[in-house]
Amino acid sequence: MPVFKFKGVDFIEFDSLLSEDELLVRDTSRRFVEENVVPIIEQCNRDGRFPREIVKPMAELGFFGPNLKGYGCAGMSNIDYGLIMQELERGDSGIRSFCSVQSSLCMYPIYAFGSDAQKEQWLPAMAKGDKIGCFGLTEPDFGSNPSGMRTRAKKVGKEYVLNGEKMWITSGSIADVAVIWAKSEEHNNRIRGFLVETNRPGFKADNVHGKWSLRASVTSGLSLQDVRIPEENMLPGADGLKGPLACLNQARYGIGWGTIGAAMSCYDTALQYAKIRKQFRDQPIASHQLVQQKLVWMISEITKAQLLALQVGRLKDADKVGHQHISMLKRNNVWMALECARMARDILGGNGIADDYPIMRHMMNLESVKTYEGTHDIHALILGEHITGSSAF
Ligand code: TGC
Ligand code: FAD
Repeated sequence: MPVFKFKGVDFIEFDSLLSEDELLVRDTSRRFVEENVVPIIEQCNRDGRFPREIVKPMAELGFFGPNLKGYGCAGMSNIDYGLIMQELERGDSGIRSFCSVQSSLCMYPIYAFGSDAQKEQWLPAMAKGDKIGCFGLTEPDFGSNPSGMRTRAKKVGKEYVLNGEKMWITSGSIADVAVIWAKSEEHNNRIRGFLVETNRPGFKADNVHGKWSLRASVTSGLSLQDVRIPEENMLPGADGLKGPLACLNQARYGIGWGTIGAAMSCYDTALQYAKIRKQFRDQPIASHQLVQQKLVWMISEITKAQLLALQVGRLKDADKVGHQHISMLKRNNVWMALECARMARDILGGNGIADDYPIMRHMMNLESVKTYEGTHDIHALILGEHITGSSAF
C-alpha cells in the first residue's frame, strides 16, 4: 500500500499572504504533526485512545493558549493560532479538539473572566500541559439551547454547592479542572462559570463508549452531586450566557482553520492516489473527467475556505470580528471539509474505507465537528438572525 507524504496545498500563493513568522509557526506545527501524530494516529483511532504522550511536546511548542499574553503563554496572533489548529487537524480532529478545549474553552475563560489568583493558579500550569481542563456547558437535555440548563450552584456559607449533569464533554475524565457553567441561585439564576477541581467529592466523569467519531479524543459525561467548592472558584467576570458564548467564539474560530487541515489531508491523498491508480485503458483515474471535477471542486473550496479564515483572523487580530463572522467561518469550513472527505473517499474507491489512508477517519471525525460548537443549522440561524434581524430559534 503506498504511503503518501503530505505535500502541502497552496493553489493561489496563499503563503504569500502570510508573514515569515506565521509561516514559521505553520511549518513548525506541520513538522510536529508529521513526526508525532501521523505515525501513531491510525492505531490510536483503532484503539479509541487519546495519545496523552504528546501533551507535553505540544506544550513545549506553545500550542496551549497560544494567543494569550503572559502567564507562560506564547502571545501569538490569531492567525498563528489558526495555523496551529489547521496543522493539528490535518493530523486528527481529536488532537485539535484537545487543544481547542484546553486553550479556548478553559484557559480563555480563566484569562478573560478569572481573578488574578485564578489566573496565577491555572494558566501557567495549563500552558505547560501540567494541568488539563474541560468545559461543561452541554447537558443531556440541553445541547443547542444551553440557556435551559438544569445544573445549579447554591451558595452555602463561603462555598458553592453544585448539582447537575453535563454530557459530551471533551477531555472530561482526564481533566484536572472543569469549567462548569451553572445557574447560580445567588445571582437570580443567571448562568455563571465555576472552576471545579475534578478530585472534589461528588464529581464523577464517565467516558462515552462506542463512538464512531473522534475516537482519539476523550469524551465524557460529568455528574456533580453536592460538589462543594470555595466561593473564590467562581469566575468573577462572566455573567449570563454570553460568558460561555464568548469562549465558543474562540473555539469556533479555531475550528474554522482546523477543518481546512482535514480537507487538505483528504484532497492531497485523493490527488496522489488518482495519479497512480489505473482503471480502463491503463490510464490513471486522474485522467477521467469526473474524477478531475471532484478534485477541482475540492481545491476550489479549500482555497475559498483559506481566504475566509484569513480575513476573519485579520479582523480578530484587529479586534473587529463579530460572532456572525465566526459562525460563517465555522459553518462553511466544516461543511467544505466534510464534502471534501466524502469526495476523496469516493476517489479512493474501496481503499477509501480502509485506515491505510486517513480519509474515512477524517470523515467520521468531521461528523462530530459539524455538530459540536453549534450545529451547522444553528449557525445558519445565527447568521439568518444577523442579516434579517429576525430570530428563528
Ligand atoms: P441569546 O439571547 O441570543 O444570547 C444570550 C446573550 O449572549 C449574547 N451572545 C453572544 N455573546 C458572545 N458571543 C456570542 N457568539 C454570542 N451570541 C449571543 C447575546 O447578545 C446575549 O447577551 P445579553 O447581554 O443580552 O444577555 O441566547 P439564546 O439562548 O437565544 O441562544 C443563542 C444561541 C442558539 C446562539 C446559543 O445558545 C448557541 O450558540 N447554541 C449552540 C450551543 C453550542 O455551541 N454549544 C457548544 C458546547 S461546547 C462544545 O461543543 C465543545 S466541543 C469541543 C471540542 O472538542 O473541540
Ligand atoms: P440537539 O440540540 O438536540 O440538536 C439535534 C438536531 O436538532 C440538530 O440537527 C440541530 O441542528 C437541530 N436543532 C436544534 N434546535 C433547532 C432549531 N431551533 N431549529 C432547527 N434545528 C434545530 N459540549 C460541551 O459543553 N463541552 C464539550 O467539550 C463538548 N464536546 C463534544 C464532543 C463531541 C464528540 C460531541 C459530539 C459533542 C460535544 N459537545 C460538547 C456537545 C455539543 O456542543 C452538542 O452536541 C451540540 O451543541 C448539539 O447539541 P445536541 O447534541 O444536544 O443536539
